[in-house]
Amino acid sequence: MKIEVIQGDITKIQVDAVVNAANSSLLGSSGVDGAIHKAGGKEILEACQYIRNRQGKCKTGEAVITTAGNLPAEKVIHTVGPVYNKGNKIEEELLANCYRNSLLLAKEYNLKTIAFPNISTGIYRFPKELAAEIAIQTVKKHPVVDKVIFVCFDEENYKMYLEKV
Ligand code: AR6
Repeated sequence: MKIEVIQGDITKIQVDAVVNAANSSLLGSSGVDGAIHKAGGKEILEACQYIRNRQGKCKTGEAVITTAGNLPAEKVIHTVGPVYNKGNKIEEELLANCYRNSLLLAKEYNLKTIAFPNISTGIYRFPKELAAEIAIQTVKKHPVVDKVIFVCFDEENYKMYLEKV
């Protein structure tokens, strides 16, 4: 499994699956979630609403899959990162679950290339360094796709990932 680190906008990346840092409502909001829904169009939102009607909210650490609408990717995997609060082990485990469950879903759908944003490090306030360690370690433990791309939006994350990968 190849691991790449790039700096950029995940809505522009051509991969089999783009991962979205969603919230449990699955109905889109701001941050990378807003960007994916805006660029991908209403097909993604409709698919999320369909899942909502079927299973209810998506729990923290879990993942669901939809069309990628107008994005260059084939699918979007929506996962819900933890809000960083007390800095306890459970939050770390939940973040690891996001990466693991997204990869397992990609495998289930026979998707070979996957792009991750830096889940939980924006509005959900997870410390960037700890989040990067969890992301990289978890991905390395689950070599179930051909290529993983960490798409860092900001320079700080980008440099950190380059050092750690
Ligand atoms: N491409 C790649 N990364 C991006 C992009 C982009 N276009 N835009 C932002 N980022 P955040 P969270 C980075 O806040 O912390 C939403 O409202 C950003 O710089 O998007 O998991 C959801 O609906 C940061 O490094 O997600 C939830 O309510 C990373 O993506 C909540 O935010 C994650 O930042 C989830 O919070």
